[in-house]
Amino acid sequence: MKECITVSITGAAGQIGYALLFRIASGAIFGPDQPVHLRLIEIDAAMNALEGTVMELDDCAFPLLAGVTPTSDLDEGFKGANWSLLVGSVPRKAGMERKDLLGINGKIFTGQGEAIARNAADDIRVLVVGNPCNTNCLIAMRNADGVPRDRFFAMTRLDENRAKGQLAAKAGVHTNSVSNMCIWGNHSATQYPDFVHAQIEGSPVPEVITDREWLEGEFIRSVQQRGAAIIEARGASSAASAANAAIETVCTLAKATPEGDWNSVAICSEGQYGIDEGLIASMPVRSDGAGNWSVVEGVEVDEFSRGKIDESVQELREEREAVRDLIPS
Ligand code: NAX
Repeated sequence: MKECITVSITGAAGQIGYALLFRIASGAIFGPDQPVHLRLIEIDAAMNALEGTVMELDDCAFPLLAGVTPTSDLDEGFKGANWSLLVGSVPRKAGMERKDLLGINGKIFTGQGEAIARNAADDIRVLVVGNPCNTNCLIAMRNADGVPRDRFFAMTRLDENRAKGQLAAKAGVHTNSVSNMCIWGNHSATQYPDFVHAQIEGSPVPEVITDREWLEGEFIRSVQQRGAAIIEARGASSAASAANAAIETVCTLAKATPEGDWNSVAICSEGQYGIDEGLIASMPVRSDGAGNWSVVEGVEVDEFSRGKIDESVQELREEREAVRDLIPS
């Protein structure tokens, strides 16, 4: 058995939390020889519900679960954290745009960023799921004084998986056949699922799916609007698929990416692909399996893709402007 690691999860009593905790405790992220201590952070009003979830965790008698600390205190919640999954925030309701959430949720991430800086382990990594996740991640990162910027990630893996699903269905293949699927920009209705560089069984998608009108229109829209479609159908936002994407994001960052492939995650831009330095934007990312990741270089961005990426980056700029007062200069 390896030495125990600490994973802090906010919004642990929420629906994504419920789909996430049991998989982490069973070893789905960190492997069958990695004990974990879960620090579960909730607001006071949800502490009763969280107690119930902790009772269920106890009742699973997971061999890898070394301990559980439910708390509404941020310092206690992030103490010694090696990974923090920031899920807690107010979810989008029917008819609500992500921009409406900026003001409501942004404030949560200043205090969490500060508490991470004060309490987390030196190797802390942070994945932001709570929406609007790119800008919440920016706020947390900028308030976490002393924590390197390359430790912060916002989740676009669910969008990647959704895009793979749509392409696979259209081509009549299994999703396993789809690779190199990059989501560019914001986890929002402006995101650009890049079908130009995606591959099906090693061939460029536009050579396999020759219906360009579908690719440029319905495909992009269906990925951009998938979250809203699920809310419409379920009456609640995606939960199990979001928890699964969070697990896959962490696994992907920890393991070596297969040769030639890449995955999507939003990271702090250093100006790659004309994306403003300092914005949290989704790009194609590879990992070396030793804890290091890098943005894939040299992806040729054609005119159509450029327009789409620019549109999403513009939205990220506007979001940053809207939360300017939450970002220390
Ligand atoms: P729920 O409302 O079920 O759960 C949210 C939980 O967060 C609640 O238990 C609430 O008490 C808690 N919470 C609120 N403020 C908190 C704070 N300051 N500190 C700690 N906990 C706090 O929402 P759920 O469906 O679990 O969704 C969580 C977040 O994920 C939402 O913001 C949602 O929009 C976002 N999503 C992000 C996705 C992505 O791909 N990045 C996809 C799925 C999901 O929509």
